[in-house]
Amino acid sequence: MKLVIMIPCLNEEATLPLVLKSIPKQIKGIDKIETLIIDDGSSDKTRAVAKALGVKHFLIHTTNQGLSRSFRHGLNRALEMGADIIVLTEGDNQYPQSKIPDLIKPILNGTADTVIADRQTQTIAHFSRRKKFFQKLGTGVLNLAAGTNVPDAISGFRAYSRTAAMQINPIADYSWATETTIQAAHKGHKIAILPIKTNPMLRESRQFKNSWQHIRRSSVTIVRAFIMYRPYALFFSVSALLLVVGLIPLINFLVTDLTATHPLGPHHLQSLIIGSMLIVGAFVSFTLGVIADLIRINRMLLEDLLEISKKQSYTSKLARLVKKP
Ligand SMILES: Nc1nc2c(ncn2[C@@H]2O[C@H](COP(=O)(O)OP(=O)(O)O)[C@@H](O)[C@H]2O)c(=O)[nH]1
Ligand SMILES: [Mg+2]
Repeated sequence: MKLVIMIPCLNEEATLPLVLKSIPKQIKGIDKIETLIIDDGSSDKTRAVAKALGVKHFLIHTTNQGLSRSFRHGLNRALEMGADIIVLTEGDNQYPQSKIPDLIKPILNGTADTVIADRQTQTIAHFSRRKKFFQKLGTGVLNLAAGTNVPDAISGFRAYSRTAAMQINPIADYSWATETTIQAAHKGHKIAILPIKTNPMLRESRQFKNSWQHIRRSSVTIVRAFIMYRPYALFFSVSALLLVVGLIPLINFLVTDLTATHPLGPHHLQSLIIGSMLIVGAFVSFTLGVIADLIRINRMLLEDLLEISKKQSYTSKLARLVKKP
């Protein structure tokens, strides 16, 4: 069993040594532990510091590409390296690496495909009340959209089985955590939760400069996920709403028209126009739902093909690596 611990880093020379030193050297049930540093265009000595502490695997972005892409590229590299389990942690020593054995236990036992650490954010002293509120709100909306019960939707301390890592295909440039949680839920992955206590803060989060930016990005991800995974739920609901609202003025027109005693009496033409427009809108929304659902089915087939091709490609790359003296 091979465990790859991937750490995306953007200028983490100060805190990375603490992270690397706290990674357990041995874990029961694991034969090999390897660390993969994803250097996301650091301009400091992140790489040199990691090398000096024995890290052998690096994925280098020559320019800063953001955490979502770093995560996506890192996941693929870890699979290429032959990881059976992949752990994600951060370079700012926010998470307790000593808990990695507990984090991967459900995967080793075969009881989960993904494990997400729960920071128990409501108890973190340095989180403001506003931050706690938005964290709770965001997590609530995500759970509603994904049908999950994850207490900390944006936790960056996670473990994935090889199969789970092959099946998630993050595409967004932001909100990888929200996106991959939704994908895991839709793929039917079993998600386990590990409550943890984070380490004392060494620096502010650089990812979320303000709550509004975070909300905007997460909302886009959640709406997009709805359109991707449950388009009929969205478009058919809009269609049904427009249909009902449109029928009211239309019936009003028909009733007044049929009951008019004089041909030049009131006909409520406005009701006819508004009702017709709303019903056309309902039809358009219904049609979009059908098309989006067909695209969803196609994407599911493509994702199955992608998984097969990833399996083949990673297995042959691994075989070549093993053959090398
Ligand atoms: N902020 C930021 N972090 C990055 C980027 N690329 C990689 N990272 C790494 O992603 C992890 C999370 O960033 P951090 O600022 O701690 O944000 P947090 O997730 O809110 O704690 C750290 O290990 C960073 O070094 C990037 O473009 N921006
Ligand atoms: Mg952090």
